[in-house]
Amino acid sequence: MRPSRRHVLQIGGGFLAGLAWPGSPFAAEPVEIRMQGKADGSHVWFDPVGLHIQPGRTIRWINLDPGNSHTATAYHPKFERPLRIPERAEPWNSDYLLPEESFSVTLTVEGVYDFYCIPHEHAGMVGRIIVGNAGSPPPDGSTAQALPEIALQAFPSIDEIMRKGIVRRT
Ligand SMILES: [Cu+2]
Repeated sequence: MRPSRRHVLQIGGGFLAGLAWPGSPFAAEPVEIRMQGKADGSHVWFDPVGLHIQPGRTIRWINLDPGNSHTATAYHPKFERPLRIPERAEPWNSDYLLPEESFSVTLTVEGVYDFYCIPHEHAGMVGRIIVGNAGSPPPDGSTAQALPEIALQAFPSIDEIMRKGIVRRT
């Protein structure tokens, strides 16, 4: 008997299946965020760029861009950037990931987390994760440490993330 199409899709879309059905066996799997880039380096991005997860879920960034190193770094004064994660949350910095390398963080504090890639923040390589309830949105950083406009434009809105659960960028 051939496996049903539904079965195949569930295996192929592991992390999506886990998101859609929290009680499924995939629920404990890390949620993957891919670091992507065009071969000529003209465009780099996180995919998905926006995610809604439940507290306690693990996020795993993996560099699938053969031509570049990337980081996944929380917006936090520890890294001399504005605070754009919940105050009680631990900041993280993956450091430079070579192609095929990955880095994981488990997020337990509810709220909005904005993160960026150190060498590509100025190319708009940023992302947003909402854990549980969004609470108050991150400040817009209208200070001397303000984010580059291209980065601010790249964040999906909290509304869009809460509505879709996952916001893709290709
Ligand atoms: Cu990057």
